[in-house]
Amino acid sequence: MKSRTFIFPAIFFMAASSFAATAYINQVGYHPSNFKELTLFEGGGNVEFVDASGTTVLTVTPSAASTWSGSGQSVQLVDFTELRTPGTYSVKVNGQVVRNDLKIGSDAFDGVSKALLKFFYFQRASMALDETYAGKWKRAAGHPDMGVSFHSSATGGSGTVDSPKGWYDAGDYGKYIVNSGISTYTLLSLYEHFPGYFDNAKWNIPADGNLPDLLAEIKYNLDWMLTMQADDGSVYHKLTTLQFCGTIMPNEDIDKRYIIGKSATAALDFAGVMAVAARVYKKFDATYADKVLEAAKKAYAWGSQNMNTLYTGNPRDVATGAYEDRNANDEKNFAAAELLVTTGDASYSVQGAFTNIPGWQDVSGLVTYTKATHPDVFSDAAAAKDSLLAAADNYVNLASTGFGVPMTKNDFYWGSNSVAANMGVWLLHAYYLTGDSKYYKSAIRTLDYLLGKNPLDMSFVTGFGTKSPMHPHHRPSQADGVNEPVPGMLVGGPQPGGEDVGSQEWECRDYRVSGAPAKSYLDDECSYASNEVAINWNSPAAYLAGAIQAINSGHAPVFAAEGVIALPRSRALPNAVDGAPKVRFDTHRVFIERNGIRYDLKGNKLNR
Ligand code: 9MR
Ligand code: 9MR
Repeated sequence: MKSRTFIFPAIFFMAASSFAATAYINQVGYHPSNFKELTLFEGGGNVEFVDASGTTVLTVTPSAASTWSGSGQSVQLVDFTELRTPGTYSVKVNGQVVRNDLKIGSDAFDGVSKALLKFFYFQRASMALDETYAGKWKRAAGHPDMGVSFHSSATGGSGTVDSPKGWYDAGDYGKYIVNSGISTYTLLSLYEHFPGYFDNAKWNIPADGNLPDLLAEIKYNLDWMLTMQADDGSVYHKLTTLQFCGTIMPNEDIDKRYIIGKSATAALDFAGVMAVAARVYKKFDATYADKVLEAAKKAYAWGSQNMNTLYTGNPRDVATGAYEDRNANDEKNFAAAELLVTTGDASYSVQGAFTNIPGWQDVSGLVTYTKATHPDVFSDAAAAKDSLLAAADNYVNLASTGFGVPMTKNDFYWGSNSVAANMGVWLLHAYYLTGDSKYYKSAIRTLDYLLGKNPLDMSFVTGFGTKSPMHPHHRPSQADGVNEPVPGMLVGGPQPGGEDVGSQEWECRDYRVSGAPAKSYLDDECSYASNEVAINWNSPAAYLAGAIQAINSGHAPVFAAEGVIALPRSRALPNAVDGAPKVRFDTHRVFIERNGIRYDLKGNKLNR
């Protein structure tokens, strides 16, 4: 009996000390001139920022607490934008150090933005990854994909076809046109928006002629996509084995691969991507640009006449990814919009402006981007801009309370991290179109979320941050004998679906015990539903980090050339606007050229 009186105070003391506040931060770092925020759980009182010499350089009173539906936590936001001096800081709450890894630096996003892009090199099929480029993740070539047979579902296919190159989709070794579509588009748009930055940005990958690294990488996948088109313009759905292979390296996976299925969604996604590629590659390789434009037109013609040829599920003998879809209208709209921009041919008709966050199955939001940023092409560009801004305003409001992120609990489904990244991309478009920093601020918050400001207190990008995934569902990382996973991979992220939970030996224990969608995650190789990687998840993250890196380096996107954007760096941007107007001469006149369009000196468009 007596001892209890002693036990109670002891328990109380331990409990009190374990209730130290948690400060969730962007673990990779903050750029000196950007908005800076951390999220505080179980805080109380002011937050102090302490520099390396032990001096408190900033004290902040946190915002009022509010509950976030993603994790159910009641949290406060702490705005420390005023802290601008590069360095590593500690964070103190109630006089107690809760973090010592807060970094501010002008190169904050240089490494991570390039690693997110280099991931695509690590995903290359059909070639060896040499140590010069891949370091300890070097590996032998796998999947030559020469003389590939057609599965019976690939209608019209006979004999074999050579279909080498391209990127592996994810943790598996399949190549899927639908998912290649949105992934390749997203990377192409990053280049198209910031050519001045990406013409010079390099991340140690093999050279392809005089192409900038970003376009060399994208071309590796375009070359494969082109092989998936039949003579009539139709496009096959995917190239995979019949079943997923085990945990082996690419060169060990020697199961027979097939061209499987044919679909309108594949053809129209293909058409949209090739139409953008025709614009982007023109200045480097006009022959290639012509070739991809012809491919785009043929695919569109076939797809729009075969809207009911859909891939709604796998044939009975096939178990690889389905990328199934019962509706090709959004894909058609996407292809039409890009073909219209590239060709100016008004017979490509484009409907509406939808605000669904883009994903492999629903690309309608990509049309909204294209319309809103091309007022010279679309008569309803202003309406598209209004829709885009209305959705962005909603994200800004959501990100101003709770955890300081635009997502709510309903955004946590398979690949939730790509939902976050695509919201960030959406917010950046709103920023480009208005120059209003509230959009930029929330885009930054979304990147912060991916890099550590989340209830799991981890960066979701391998190799970056104090704590990051060590066991992604990614066959090369699992089978290569190297401790660290391939760097620069964004894992799918928390979500409560539990599709990988079960008692088979490859399945996971139930990791959803907290009941919170934003915490339903397991850093284990078994977890393909929360810890796989994929090209359509890395690409919006690469866009988000890459665009922010370009903006922080003094570049504005091409279509914001009217000087709308106040770059975070407080200096004028005379030469910094990508695609800025240039004065040109030809034999008989002086004119201004911007993005290939010519104007007279009064700003009137000239006909060529
Ligand atoms: O590795 C596969 C991954 O890419 C897919 O997203 C996932 C769901 O389709 O399936 C994984 O493969 C598993 C298969 O479905 C069942 N056997 C074990 C495989 C590896 O976990
Ligand atoms: O990203 C896809 C997700 O939306 C689906 O719910 C899931 C199950 O069909 O498949 C995901 O895509 C996987 C694909 O089917 C095969 N390669 C790995 C992809 C990422 O897990």
